[in-house]
Amino acid sequence: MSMHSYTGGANEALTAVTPLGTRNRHSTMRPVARAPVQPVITLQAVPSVKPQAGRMVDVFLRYLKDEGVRYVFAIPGGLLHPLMAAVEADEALSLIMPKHEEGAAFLADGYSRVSGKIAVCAGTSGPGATNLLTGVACAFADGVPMFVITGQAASHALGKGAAQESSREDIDIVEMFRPVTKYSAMVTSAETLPHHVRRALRLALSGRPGPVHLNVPVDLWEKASGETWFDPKTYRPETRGFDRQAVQRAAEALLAAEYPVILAGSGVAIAGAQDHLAALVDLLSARVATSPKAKGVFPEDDPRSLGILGNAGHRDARDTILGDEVDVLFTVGASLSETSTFNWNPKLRPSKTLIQLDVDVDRIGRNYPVDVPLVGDAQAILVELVYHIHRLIRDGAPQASRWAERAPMPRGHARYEDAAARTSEHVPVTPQRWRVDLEEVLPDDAIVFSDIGGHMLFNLHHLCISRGQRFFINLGFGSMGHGTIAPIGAALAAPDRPVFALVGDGCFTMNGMDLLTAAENDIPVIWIVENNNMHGITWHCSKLLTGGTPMRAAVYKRPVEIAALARAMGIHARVVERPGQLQDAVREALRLGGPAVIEVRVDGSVVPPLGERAKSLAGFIEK
Ligand SMILES: Cc1ncc(C[n+]2csc(CCOP(=O)(O)OP(=O)(O)O)c2C)c(N)n1
Ligand SMILES: [Mg+2]
Repeated sequence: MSMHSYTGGANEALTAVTPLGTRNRHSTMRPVARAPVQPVITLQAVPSVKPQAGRMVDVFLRYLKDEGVRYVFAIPGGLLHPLMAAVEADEALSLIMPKHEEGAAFLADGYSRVSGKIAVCAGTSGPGATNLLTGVACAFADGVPMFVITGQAASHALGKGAAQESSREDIDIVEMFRPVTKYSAMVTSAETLPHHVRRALRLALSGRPGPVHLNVPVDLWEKASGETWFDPKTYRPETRGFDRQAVQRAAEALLAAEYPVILAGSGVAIAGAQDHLAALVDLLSARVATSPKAKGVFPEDDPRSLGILGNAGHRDARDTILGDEVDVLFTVGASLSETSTFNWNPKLRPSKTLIQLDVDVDRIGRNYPVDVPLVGDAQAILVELVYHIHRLIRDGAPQASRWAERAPMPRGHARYEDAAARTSEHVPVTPQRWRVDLEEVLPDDAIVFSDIGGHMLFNLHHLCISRGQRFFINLGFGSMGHGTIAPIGAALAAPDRPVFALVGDGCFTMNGMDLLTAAENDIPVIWIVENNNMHGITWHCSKLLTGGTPMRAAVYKRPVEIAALARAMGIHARVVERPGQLQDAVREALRLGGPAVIEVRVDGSVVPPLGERAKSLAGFIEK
């Protein structure tokens, strides 16, 4: 019998107890273990289970609730009706209906990114399902666990051309979701639904997390079930393995490094390993950069922070990591993609040892030859690594880091490119200046989302994310609109924390109708919408690529009044045009406590920090 196999109603099951300090998906701040405890096998009681007669839909909802689900984000429709009616009737669940199914997926994604739990979205057959796709792709690209349900014609009608049928014989929804999920299947009989659900949950929440999709014929939900197998421990593993000898080699190389640097990727956040990373940095006196997507997983105000490496990144990170000094580079959950490596610059390799940690073996050694590969969960491996380094120090090994001999890195405006624009009194305000103003009033526990565009480059480069704050961006797939709507889901997941969305006017107009969802449910997100009256990134990039001719279509033919749109949706709104005005607007929004929009009218001629991206685009075009 495997460690996690079902006991078939017996009272005892073999259950693995994971090492102290490894991931507990139900808390966001996890303890840092001082010494690891080996995995041990114990006998634990599993509550005896009695067969319960019920409908399949009740069985399904019980699985979700046992995984901590409290919200279902969906637009109901005929072929989803039994599921939606059951959700609405269930007091433990809330059905949140957005204005567009893409919004449903974005809401679920934001909820999941912040809570670390699986979130649920659903769309009815046909267009309801296809509208979900982009949002699901964003979750897939960034490793966000999500349960996606789509409706389907009744099983007896499949293949006959039923209304909105989306089966193999028609527009095949299951196939469409396959490349953007870890599992996509049509449930073909009521008896097999629980099997599919367990498999979907196991895959969504193991290894690199991600979305899963089930397509369910409408008649199956009401069928009777005697299902008894529910306990998550019995159908999905929580153990995380790693190669201890490889970890020991990494520990030795890191402690012996004179100029150790850590490049932290978004895998750190997915694994909830921020505190463990901080413990390692303390032990090694290392310097730390993050990938753009992982902005803030190590506090950017820390004296050891190099800032961001790659697109819109910081000079300290680039000069240090591409310089000659670094002898040991440790990448943690960073995909080493084009955007974070300056088009895979070979100088990223350190002089002695490249240590690469990733949960996905396919990422190891993909773009750079690796000296010490570490495959597994970032939190589990960092716990083990910290333990080995402690042991080496206890046994007398010296810590070789020489960073302390160097002058401290600049902080304040000197750290950034185009520093003069950060203090500019120009009207309308520069994109850099309002972000400096925002830092003054951004709460210590703020959750910040960015959308995609030129404003994203300003957010990445010019906003400092400090200890306690968090930053999210869907850079994997890079869909506009995600950073506008996902924060609503985030605010539901973290009702006690202020949530900000720093977005562009283009993103806002693409998905902004779903601010109505925040207005209806009084969900307190503060949107700061940078209005430059255009798709700024397209305008600036096209100008650079053509040597001076911007794409005219990127500029709006009529200005969009963002604040007026927000007010029409019943949302408090203000306009900011001058330096120094934003602080009051933010304080007011925080005081009011509901959803709020602050439209910042900026000088659109200010070029965002897009140098590296434009260079690599130009490189591809030349090729
Ligand atoms: C769904 C989608 N369509 C197109 C793009 C390509 N794209 C990236 S940013 C952008 C324009 C963003 O405009 P805005 O939100 O106003 O940001 P700005 O560049 O002006 O700051 C476009 C078209 C995308 N990333 N996602
Ligand atoms: Mg714009």
